[in-house]
Amino acid sequence: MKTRITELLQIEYPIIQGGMAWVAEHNLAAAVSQAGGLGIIGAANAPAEWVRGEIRKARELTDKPIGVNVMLLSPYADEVAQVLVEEKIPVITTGAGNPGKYMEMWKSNGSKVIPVVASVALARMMEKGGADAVIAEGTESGGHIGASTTMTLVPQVVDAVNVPVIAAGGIGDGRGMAAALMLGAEAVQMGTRFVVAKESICHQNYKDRIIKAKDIDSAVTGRTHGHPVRQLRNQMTKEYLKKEQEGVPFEELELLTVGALKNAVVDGDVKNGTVMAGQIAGMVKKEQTCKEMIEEIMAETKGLLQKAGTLYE
Ligand code: TUI
Repeated sequence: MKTRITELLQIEYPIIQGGMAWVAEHNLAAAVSQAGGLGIIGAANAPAEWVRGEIRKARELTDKPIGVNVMLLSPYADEVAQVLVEEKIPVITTGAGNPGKYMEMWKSNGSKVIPVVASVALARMMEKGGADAVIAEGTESGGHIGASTTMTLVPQVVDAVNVPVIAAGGIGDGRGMAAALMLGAEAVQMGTRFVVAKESICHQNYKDRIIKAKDIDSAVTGRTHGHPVRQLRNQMTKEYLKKEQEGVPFEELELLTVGALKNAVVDGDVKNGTVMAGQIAGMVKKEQTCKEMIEEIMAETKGLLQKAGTLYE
């Protein structure tokens, strides 16, 4: 399959792995890139030298291009932005904010810059600012989310900008990918499905929670204070949502989540930790290698698109 995204990023398949905090490290990113997609190292809240180390370790595992996601709320965002210049990262995605202040330094260094957007307004602003593509991420996603669904956001962003659009949020198989292409997207980004990849270093308890999840098992915390985060329901979300309803202030609520994502991903505490996952978790049923996942998704997408061509006589 050839799209403007496969051309732009010099990849075989238009599948990008999300830059999930703690999970998207060098093993996962290298495995996705080696399988023909685009692997992403998630800088999240990590210090810049950690990011540099992960980039170098990934480069020992694959010669294919690897990207880095910058989480713009990170206290280390400025230093990470500089490391990406020094390491000549070919593809930079951003999340949770407006990357405008870094655009010039990244673009003049030859990087392709692809911001995640949750609205048409930000997509337009990013295109004006020089973005090479945008990722339109619907509220079905795990982690920090916007308000619109993928089904409504993607075609509206496609209509609003000329740069290629990557669809994200709620996509976990060939059906989702085929649908995203029908909405006008030229690639997809997937997170939750790759969390359970064999190459993912995520704790087995976390993977098992995703594999056992049902369709309605995610909850969104933080809606009242403007930082909505989708995660699988557990003891912690129950307590958080109860306190949130009681009007407990943000600072106190945040104490419940300090270090909670690491506790879940690294130590396997899926009761009191933060188990970020998208609404597609209910459909993610097996651990596979990244290569198996990507080949299965591409074959399914191809079959569906060919079958769609026979619906009209
Ligand atoms: O960023 C994500 N997902 C994330 S970031 C994260 S770390 C975190 N944890 C707790 C609270 C906040 C962050 C966990 N998951 N996805 C990409 C994404 N970007 N989703 C939504 C947005 C977004 C939202 C508003 C992008 C831009 C934006 O614009 C605001 C502005 O400044 O215009």
